[in-house]
Amino acid sequence: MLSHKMLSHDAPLQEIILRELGRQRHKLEMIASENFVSESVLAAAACVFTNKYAEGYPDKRYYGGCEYADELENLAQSRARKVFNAEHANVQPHCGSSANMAAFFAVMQPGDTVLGMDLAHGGHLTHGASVSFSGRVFRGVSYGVRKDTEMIDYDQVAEIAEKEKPKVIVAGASAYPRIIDFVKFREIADRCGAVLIVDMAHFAGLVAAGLYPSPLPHAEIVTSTTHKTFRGPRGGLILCRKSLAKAVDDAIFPGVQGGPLLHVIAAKAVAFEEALQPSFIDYQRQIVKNCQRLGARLADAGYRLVSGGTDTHLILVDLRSAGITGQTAQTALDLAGITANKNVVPFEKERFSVASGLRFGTAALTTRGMMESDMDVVANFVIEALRNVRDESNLKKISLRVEEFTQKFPLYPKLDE
Ligand code: DSN
Repeated sequence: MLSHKMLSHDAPLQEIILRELGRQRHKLEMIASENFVSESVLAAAACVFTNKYAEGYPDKRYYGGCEYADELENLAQSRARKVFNAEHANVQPHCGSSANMAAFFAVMQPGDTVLGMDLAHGGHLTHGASVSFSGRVFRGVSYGVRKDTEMIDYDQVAEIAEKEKPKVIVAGASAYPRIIDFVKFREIADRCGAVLIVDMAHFAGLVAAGLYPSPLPHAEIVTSTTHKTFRGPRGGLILCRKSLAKAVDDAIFPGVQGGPLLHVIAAKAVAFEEALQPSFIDYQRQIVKNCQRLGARLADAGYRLVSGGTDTHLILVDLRSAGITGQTAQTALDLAGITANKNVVPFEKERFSVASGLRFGTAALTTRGMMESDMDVVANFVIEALRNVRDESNLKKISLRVEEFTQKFPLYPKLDE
């Protein structure tokens, strides 16, 4: 297996990689959009396909020598279609943002209106926010969650859709712990004649395992990343109906990207195959159980969960009653060996860079083999750190206990061989 050992001639770089490996091993990785890929995915991402240019698509390339690139991309596409029961798959997007950009260009013209979830309510930058291409090239309008339930306000979505007549409605989020009702989104889109795009990046693994409703029957286009709950390499994916295949493919190349990253496509192909295994369903089920247990323990300790809980891999904790900001909490958790991110909670007034909430995910910890009883231990570490946010020496002591705890869940042991 390829490893950092092959970089022994480049000591500074090797050192950095080893330090990052140590960080991943010895801290509790709770960023909801991160995971630990299998050794097979790691190996594929480091394979010789990194050397090959293959602009275009199988059998329609702009360079010679693409016969194996074609085989690779066909294999990845067919596996992706099988995992998600999709009519067409484009495996070339370098990331979720370029997948969304291509999806938009496939069905919209600059200046058209896109209705997406408000960033401040859990949406994503690329769903029409003014600071991203999506709100600069297109006209972004947004919907949010209800104040009482903190769940998507479908009446508001319908009202805004009726008034704004968007060309595209985007369903999907970055910090929304609940299941999204795609049937309702479809009805709303049909009433105003909009195209429905679902960005399932966060919950793609749950969809693949049948634990979250599939958006495929409801949306014309479904975009995703492959690295969150799905546990593949960092990258993007677009699934769509056959009727939109050409528009989507043209939008990715030559519209948005140049040559595909074939080594990443190889790693995606590995991940698609892994997602077809029965053990993947058990893994995804455990992610959700772990998240619900973690949320319950934090709630028992007095921390309010946005929307009261979770159906998925993530929870959003409102820290306002604890009198600390998300920024302070994130820094303290880092010192205690717990990696999470600050996040705004719906209707709050803080800036994004300060925020009043913390977002936690359990996909990566579950990959390490943690179960519900381990979430009790993890929750206690989090609670202790949040109660000691200004006590660096206590936070350091917690980090030593975290490190000891993580050693029970070895990560990439083969990299030491
Ligand atoms: N940055 C990702 C997340 O953390 O949700 C989304 O792109």
